[in-house]
Amino acid sequence: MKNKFIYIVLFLIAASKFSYAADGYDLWLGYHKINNPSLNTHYKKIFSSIYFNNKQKNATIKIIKNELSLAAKSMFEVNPVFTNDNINASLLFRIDENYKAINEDGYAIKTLVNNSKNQIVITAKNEVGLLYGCFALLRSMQMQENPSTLNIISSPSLKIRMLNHWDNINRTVERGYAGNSIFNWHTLPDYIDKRYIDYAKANASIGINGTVVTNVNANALFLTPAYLDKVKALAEVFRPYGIKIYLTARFSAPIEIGNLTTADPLDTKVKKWWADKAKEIYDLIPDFGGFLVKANSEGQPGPQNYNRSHADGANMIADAVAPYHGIVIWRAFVYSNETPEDRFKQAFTEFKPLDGKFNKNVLVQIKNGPIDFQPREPFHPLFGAMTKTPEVLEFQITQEYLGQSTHLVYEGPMFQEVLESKINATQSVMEFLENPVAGLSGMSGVANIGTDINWCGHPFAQANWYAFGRLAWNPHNSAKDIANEWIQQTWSQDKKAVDTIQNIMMASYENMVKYMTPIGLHHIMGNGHHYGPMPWGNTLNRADWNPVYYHKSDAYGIGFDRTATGSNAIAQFDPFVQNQWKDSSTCDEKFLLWFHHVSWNHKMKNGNSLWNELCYQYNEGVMGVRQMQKQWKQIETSIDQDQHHQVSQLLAIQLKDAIWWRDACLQYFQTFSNQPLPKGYPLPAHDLKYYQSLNFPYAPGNGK
Ligand code: GCW
Repeated sequence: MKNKFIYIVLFLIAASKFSYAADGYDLWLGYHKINNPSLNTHYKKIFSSIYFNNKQKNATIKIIKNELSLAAKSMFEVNPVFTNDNINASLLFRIDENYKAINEDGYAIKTLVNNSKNQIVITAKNEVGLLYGCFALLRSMQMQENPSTLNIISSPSLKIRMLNHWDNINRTVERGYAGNSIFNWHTLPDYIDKRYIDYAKANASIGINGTVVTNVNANALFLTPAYLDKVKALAEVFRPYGIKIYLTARFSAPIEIGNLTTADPLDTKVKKWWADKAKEIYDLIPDFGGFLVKANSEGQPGPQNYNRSHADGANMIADAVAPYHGIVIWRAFVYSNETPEDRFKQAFTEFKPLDGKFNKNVLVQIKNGPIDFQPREPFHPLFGAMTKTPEVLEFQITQEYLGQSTHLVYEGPMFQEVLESKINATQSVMEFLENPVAGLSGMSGVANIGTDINWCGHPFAQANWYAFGRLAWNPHNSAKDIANEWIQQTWSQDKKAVDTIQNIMMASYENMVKYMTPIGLHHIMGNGHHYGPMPWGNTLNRADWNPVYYHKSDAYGIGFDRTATGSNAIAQFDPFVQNQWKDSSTCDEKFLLWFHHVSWNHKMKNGNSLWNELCYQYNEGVMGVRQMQKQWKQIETSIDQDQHHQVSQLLAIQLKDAIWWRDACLQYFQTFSNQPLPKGYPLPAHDLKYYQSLNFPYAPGNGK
């Protein structure tokens, strides 16, 4: 029994206004002083005796002790005492049931009464599970939960919970809005920046267990010996935190760095090159996770250059990593230059027939929606459509199309909406991922992390990293509860402040959708940088990069007909889903223009004409930002002044941008609808020509 458990026992021998001054670097791990005398006494006792059954030499156990010490000092001004005294076996027996209930990564926390003392026991099946349990306990302390009744059993249902960095070798970050890449390849492997450790700790605290440190638009140099040594150094930092490192594989690497003349996946020399490369990597990094691959997409090389399929390409690399239990995550974000087919349909058209053709250690990674991380998309029709291929859901945490690092947009509700979407009559996206047919599944988030002091740019952007991790651990978590947790750990314990910030966050997503892309509009942002409105965009030489391709406005109406009378993309969904969206008079209006080309006079459910409703929603979005500003002002005295000022300035930009979106879009669409703005609506400050003349050659995030 003793060996079966890895546990820590914490002995329990028996709010008022509070806000935090911080620059954001500590993220949600600031361990602020708890201003609650009775809980404090309780918790101080916990730290007076912490039992470890472990030999205490393990690097993860050392991290746990350091973290408990840090938190105890910071929250309660006590130095924890770690003991190795024998533990009462009957105590452990009483948590046996909880132990049985958790999986490999899970943990159980329980308060027990033993010899008239309260004791908290954390148990897990390995050291990393214990680390997760410790972070859960510290979170519960920060949330001021009563320690005498704790009974938490928690296990992640998705095996892969990872970040994808789109970080380049020169430290620019594609779609990064928070400074440079945190990975300093020049000074690695010899210099270990404290950021790497703090990054690993932050990820572990929310259950993330993998990271792809290189851009999917990949550079083969990362696979050369000099860079692999640097990757190894990072892997060593991440390992005790339970985080596996992955790399992106440039499909043409055998040519670029291997002196071969082809990268054909069926060529024996190519296969050998990848097999040798895998061996070289695993000799350095025995727990290397594997490769993430973007192939034959947006100019990246891939198997189709040799008339081979995605399955041929993926399987070749999968064969190379299989002996070491590595995996290949192959992206389904593909759409071809040549195919005139609706871009919405292309990934499904290409991947669905390959179901069953991939090796066991290949997962297909699918963006949450069929186009490209738009403010709101219907879920991707590939979810659930492949019944023999493990799937990974890809979210974009970085706000490429969502106002980047200047707009306050809490993505929790968006993540939740996708996860809860029904893929058929009986299953939602998250239920599908939780019960994967092929036994393996995951969630990836395109990171919003950079060298900015607060890691993510906007002081609220780190909430999206936090929410991603918490949902990857448990997709049933509610966005609202997650916001609440994050606020209490970062901003304040003051109830009014917490409630107000929560209201701001919870309204922010819907507001943004309204002032950018209401009623199912999509992809009408500025070319290239994707910041600000450009619904008139029609100059790029690919139809499906141009906004006019997506909204299809004309004298009759607006929207993309994806029903049987149009591209029929809707047929890629299960009939249950088709029924929800196929009829323009019953279609959920948030997706109306995703699936229907409707008249400007189309009658909406509230009785408005479509044109009037469009005006109404754009204006509501603007008013929503004003409301956020008003609420933020109300907590001026309960929030650290510097941070308050920082966010106030950003909200002012957000308001300016929301007005810009509304006025530019409505004036442009008005050239088709030929209808006036409804009475009482503010007139735009500029004419359409003015908005069309704006140009932002140095907008961030295009890093190459
Ligand atoms: O969202 C688009 C971005 C590209 C990105 C691509 C992808 C990494 O605009 O910058 O490339 O998606 O997901 O591959």
